Amino acid sequence: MSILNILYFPDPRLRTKAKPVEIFDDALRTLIDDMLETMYAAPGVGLAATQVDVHKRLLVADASEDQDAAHVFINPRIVARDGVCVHDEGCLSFPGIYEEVERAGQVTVEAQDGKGKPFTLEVSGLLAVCVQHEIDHLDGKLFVDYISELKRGRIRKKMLKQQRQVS
Ligand code: GNR
Ligand code: NI
Repeated sequence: MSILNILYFPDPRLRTKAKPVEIFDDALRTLIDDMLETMYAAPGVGLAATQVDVHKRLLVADASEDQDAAHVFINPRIVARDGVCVHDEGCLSFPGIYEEVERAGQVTVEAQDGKGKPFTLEVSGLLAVCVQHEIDHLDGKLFVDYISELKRGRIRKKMLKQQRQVS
């Protein structure tokens, strides 16, 4: 297994729209394992393939306290939404940045597992927030797109400064 490199905002590759996964082979399962390892090491509650510069529609998530409830969603689609919830969100592509975002409180997701088998899962709480955040990544959308342009500009500046200091 290996830890993958995470792209940081404002890297333009984070704006790529991911394409459906069509082939469920060992290479896909290796990618899933590497994404899980990368998410746990970060640590994060979710990771979209877009963030590791793979532009395919898959994400991993684990919103459990003990990091023992891994979820893998391939070609995920939200088929129902219910309620609203405002959560302070972070993103592995924006270290140190947190902003409140309003999303659905509960969502029903249709997806495929690592072998291509379809399943439907109803999620709520942090896992629901996370799944919506990750599916946005697959569409090239970022949590800062929900806040004002002024704030987004400030975050962009802060991120660029941070990246100049480390590289
Ligand atoms: O680790 C993460 N935590 C988090 C907290 C609140 C709302 C969303 C998230 S997702 C984030 C990991 C990440 O960047 N996934 O794309
Ligand atoms: Ni994110």
